[in-house]
Amino acid sequence: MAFEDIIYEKQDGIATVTINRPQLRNAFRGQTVDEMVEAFRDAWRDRSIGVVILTGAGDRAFSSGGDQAARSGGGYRGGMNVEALHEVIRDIPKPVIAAVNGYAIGGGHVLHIICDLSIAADTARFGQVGPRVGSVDPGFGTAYLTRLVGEKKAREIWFLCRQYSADEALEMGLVNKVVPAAQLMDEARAWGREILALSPTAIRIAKASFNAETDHIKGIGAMGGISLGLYYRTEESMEGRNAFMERRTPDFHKFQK
Ligand code: S0N
Repeated sequence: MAFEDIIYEKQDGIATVTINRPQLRNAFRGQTVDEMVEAFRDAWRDRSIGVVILTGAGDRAFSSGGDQAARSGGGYRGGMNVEALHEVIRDIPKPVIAAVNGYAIGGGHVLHIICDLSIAADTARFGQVGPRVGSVDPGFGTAYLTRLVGEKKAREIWFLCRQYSADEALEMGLVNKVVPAAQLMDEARAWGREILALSPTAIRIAKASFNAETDHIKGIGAMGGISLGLYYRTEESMEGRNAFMERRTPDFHKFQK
């Protein structure tokens, strides 16, 4: 498998998927998403693999979400199947650990939310930006986030678009553990090895059972994805995207209904 936007490695039962666009804070485009889906499917098929770690290249970002330069009035160039990525991370019958090595923002934040476990570097920063850049996650990034942090906090995260430190993320139940940045990958691998020592079938059943409780969110995610495609075509949505690219504050006043 030759990948351009990700690095995919397998060692001692653990597969590691690294988003490799550090110059753009590991923002993902359609190709990045397709490559991640392919890597996760390979890890799913490979019987020697029991755990997957998802991380970002460099020390600045886990992922800053959808690549705004690849987005125009018609949505993301060439399409971007984020739903398929969310689905494979949830459905792969092996635990997925997010090693959050910096900014986890927007669609990048949603990726760690969906992972089974999140370990954060003490330098990591968390947050949603959709309402600022003309986007929103209508599925797991909103509804499932609520399961992690509760209704009030989830609404705060989306309605105010603030950033949160790793310690704040730990306090609100967004992550499992915070470690010094230099120890992040060692810690994630240590958690992976601990899981590998356990019964894979019991883990597989447990993951399916955990998922069953929230699988219905897939349906609203699919419906919402259609609305999102229409929203992306609006002047209101493009105001958010353009403001980010032009490094200015967006002006949404005229869109208030
Ligand atoms: C991450 C932030 C906070 C980092 O700030 P910092 O350190 O000050 O760096 P910058 O100078 O801002 O960035 C460095 C360079 O990287 C570029 N860049 C950063 N992020 C992106 C990005 N997302 N897209 C494109 N380029 C990016 C900067 O432009 C800069 O480049 P140079 O050096 O050339 O100037 C900060 O960067 C930040 O806030 N980034 C933007 C975050 C953002 O807007 N994310 C997108 C949010 N939306 C989504 O993720 C879409 C969700 C989605 O895809 C989806 C989800 C569910 C269902 C469906 C969908 C769907 O859309 O299909």
